[in-house]
Amino acid sequence: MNTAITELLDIQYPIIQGGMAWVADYHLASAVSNAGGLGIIAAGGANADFVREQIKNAKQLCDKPFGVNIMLMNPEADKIAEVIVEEGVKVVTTGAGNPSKYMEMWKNAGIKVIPVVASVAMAKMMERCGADAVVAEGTESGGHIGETTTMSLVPQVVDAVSIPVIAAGGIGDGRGVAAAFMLGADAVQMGTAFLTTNECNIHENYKKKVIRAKDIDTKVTGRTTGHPVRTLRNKMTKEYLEKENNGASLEELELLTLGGLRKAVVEGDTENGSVMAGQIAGLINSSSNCEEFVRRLVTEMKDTITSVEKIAFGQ
Ligand code: TUI
Repeated sequence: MNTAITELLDIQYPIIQGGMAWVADYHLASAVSNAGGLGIIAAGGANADFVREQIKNAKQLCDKPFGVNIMLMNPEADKIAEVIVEEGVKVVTTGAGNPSKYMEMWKNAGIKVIPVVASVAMAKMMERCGADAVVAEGTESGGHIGETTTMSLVPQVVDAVSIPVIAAGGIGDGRGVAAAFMLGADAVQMGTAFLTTNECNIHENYKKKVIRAKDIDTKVTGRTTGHPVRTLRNKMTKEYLEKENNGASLEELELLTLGGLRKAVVEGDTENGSVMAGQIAGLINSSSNCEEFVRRLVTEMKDTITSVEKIAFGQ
């Protein structure tokens, strides 16, 4: 396939795996890249040495481009930004903040920089700072989110910037990929749908919870604290939302989510942990390997577009 993003990143399919903290390690990233998409290693809250090891391991497993995602609230973000340059990573994505201060260093190193944004204003700012593309991430996504839905955000970002746009949030199958193209995107980024792939090394309990989830099973905690996070509903979200509604202090609320993602991903504690997933979790009902999954997405996307053509043009 050929889009502005497959050209920019030198990949076969315009399908990018989201940089999910604690989840997206070198196994998953290299499997997605080997399948012809773009795999991404998530730095999440990890330290710079850990990220360097992950990058080195990915290079052993795959000779195609892969990316690294920096979560900008990470206290070691400065060091990780440098590790990415030192290790010759080809693509960097950023989340949960403004990456402007690293832009010059990354551009000088020839790295493709793709900030994740949740608003038109942020997309325009990133274009002005020299971003090569943006991921426009709708509020359907798992984890740290913005306010606007993918359906509304993507076409508005597409109209506001001249760089390629990658759609994210609520995409789980080939119909979603086709829809993203209809909105003017040049690629998709998917997170939740990769959680249940065989190469995703998270606890089985996490995978089971995603597979069992229905459309209405996500909750957003932290709307009042300024850090809204979407997770699958469980004991933690119930307690958190009760406390949040009753005006609990920031400290009290933070205690409930402290280390919560690790608890869910590593220990499999899906009741007390933060089981981050997007609203599309309800559509994810099976597991497969990344290669089969990417191939399925492309086939479904083509079939969808053929059906829509019949509606539009008759026959
Ligand atoms: O970053 C994400 N999603 C994430 S990060 C994450 S790790 C985490 N763990 C525990 C608690 C909280 C986070 C889990 N999921 N998505 C990309 C994204 N970025 N969505 C929204 C934004 C964003 C928000 C504000 C980007 C920029 C921004 O502007 C900040 C500024 O400084 O103007």
